[in-house]
Amino acid sequence: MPDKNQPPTKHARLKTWVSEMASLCRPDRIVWIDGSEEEKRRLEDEAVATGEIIRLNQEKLPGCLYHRTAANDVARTEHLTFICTKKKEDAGPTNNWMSPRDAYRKASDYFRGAMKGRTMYVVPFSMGPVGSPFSKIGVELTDSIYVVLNMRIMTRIGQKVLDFLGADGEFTKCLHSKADLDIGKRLILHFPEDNAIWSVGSGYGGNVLLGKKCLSLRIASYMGLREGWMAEHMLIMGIEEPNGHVEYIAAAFPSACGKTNLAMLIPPEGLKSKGYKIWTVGDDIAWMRIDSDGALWAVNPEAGFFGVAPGTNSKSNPNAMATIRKNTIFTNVLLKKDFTVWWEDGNEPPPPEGMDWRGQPWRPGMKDEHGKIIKGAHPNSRFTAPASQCPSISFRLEHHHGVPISAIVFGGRRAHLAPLVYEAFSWQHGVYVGSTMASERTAAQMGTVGEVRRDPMAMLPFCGYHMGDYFKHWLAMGKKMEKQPKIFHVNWFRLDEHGKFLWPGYSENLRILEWILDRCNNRVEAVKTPAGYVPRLQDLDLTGLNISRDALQKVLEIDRFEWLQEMESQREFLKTFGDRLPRELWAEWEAQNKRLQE
Ligand code: GTP
Ligand code: SPV
Ligand code: MN
Repeated sequence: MPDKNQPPTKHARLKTWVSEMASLCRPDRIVWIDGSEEEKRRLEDEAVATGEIIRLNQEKLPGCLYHRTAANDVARTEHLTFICTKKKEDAGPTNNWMSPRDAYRKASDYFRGAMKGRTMYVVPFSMGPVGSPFSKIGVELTDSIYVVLNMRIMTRIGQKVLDFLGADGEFTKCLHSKADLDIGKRLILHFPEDNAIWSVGSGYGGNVLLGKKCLSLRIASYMGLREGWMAEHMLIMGIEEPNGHVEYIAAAFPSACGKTNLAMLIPPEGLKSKGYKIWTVGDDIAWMRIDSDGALWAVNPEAGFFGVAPGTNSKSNPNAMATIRKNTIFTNVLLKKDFTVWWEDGNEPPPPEGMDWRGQPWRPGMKDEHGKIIKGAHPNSRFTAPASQCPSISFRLEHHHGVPISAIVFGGRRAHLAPLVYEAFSWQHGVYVGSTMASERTAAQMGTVGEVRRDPMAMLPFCGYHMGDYFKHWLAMGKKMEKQPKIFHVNWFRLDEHGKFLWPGYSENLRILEWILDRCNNRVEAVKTPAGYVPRLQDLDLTGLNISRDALQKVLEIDRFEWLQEMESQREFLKTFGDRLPRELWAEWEAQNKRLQE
């Protein structure tokens, strides 16, 4: 039996750091997480005993748990998220910045003694398969069992990671404490130059599962810039044709704009006879590199899905519904009397009663003091589920090499302007399209839902350095590739004059992916517009689809007048990057503006 009081590692730097952080946070005890089933059971029992976690109905939802976060802690807090580089300009105009000295000092005040009476868990984790040349290792110190149990699903954790790390391997130092969950003392700090992350005062997913957005996007994007690869907010999926040939695409949509849904797509009724099979490689994060064949290859560094619950049902996403039947953690959904869960736009009609995401008794139709309907589940309530449980999971998830990418798809949630799909003229034009992308804000971050904001490559909240340099990196990566993926832009969310979606979306989106792959393989011509190539109607397979020709034309339309206004707004945005904006992007803007005026 290994001695439970001795750190199970020979890594001197790691041990020193753990004891330093312990003297700051003052936990009653330190527990090194080994990743075993027995340990999982023990942690669950402990969290159930304190009320941190509720065990769900084990007959109906085997292995499933329930958790509520504080009412002001249900989404990422971008205004409390900082990039702490020595020089302010290295964080760029899109990030909040704090100097490392000020950040460590300020956060130390919040961390000091924050773990008194609690246990500090040491969670060694690997983003990507343990031992893969493209994986990165982190160690998260946390006082939350909920975090440990989530990290256990979302990443590969435990002794095998420490063993691989050896005596002096590199790792990202991740420190987290719930402290007293005071939003006034909440900070999510990234120190790319120190390979460190400090998060305090929150218990919500994206703020505290430090392997996810903090490491795999903000810190990893910075590593990628230095090491010549890319960390992106993208799903990865494979589309298998009946002859067995699989092509992979990567798609960047902002938070709560449809990545999980697209990644798990099941072909629609109308296309069933074509025999496509969809493989899910990832639903949120892609690490991409150029391999020896000169092509772009992608891996998903995660091992689970942290997906939006509301709207998930057997019609919109049957694969997700199958994935979350067991061993899943539900956060901030409605708890039913029989200890199962419910959310808006799920499979079932509302139950007659339950406990809502705030922990209050709930009945359907209940209104708040302003007369607004009270939701049972928070709009950003989530499920955490192992990727291995997804019926469409690709075996390539566990393969270090990943998958070759044929197309990159950008997308946003826009009621107007952006057509259903268009193709960029070149890699450089595609980078411009990504850099000027915009989307309506969703409930995934605190702020005003619905407001349109620029969100370059869906990375606005996740790029760990100057966004101008990030655009340069995209351009440089394109130049290094022998075979560049084609770049597209999609918008499933365009509305008609009555505020209804023009496009049915979800499984029907395969019809658009089909066109995208046809374009990648030079199988069809397209219509050239000032913004890019759009499909000829005859090239879209609309078999069995209930959409009027009028709606189809509207959803594909590029309105010159609207686009010229858009160009002005893009110009203002691009100006904010000053002389760190690559010339090439200005050139693309000028050319597009000219095309629109012709
Ligand atoms: P994050 O996990 O926050 O990064 O989000 P995501 O990009 O994975 O978004 P997700 O797939 O969870 O979808 C978010 C919301 O968009 C859900 O409410 C979906 O029902 C809705 N949605 C997804 N795809 C479509 C679509 O094609 N059309 C429409 N109208 N809604 C969609
Ligand atoms: C997102 O907001 O883009 C998410 C959820 O994927 S979180 O992990 O909270 O960032
Ligand atoms: Mn996301």
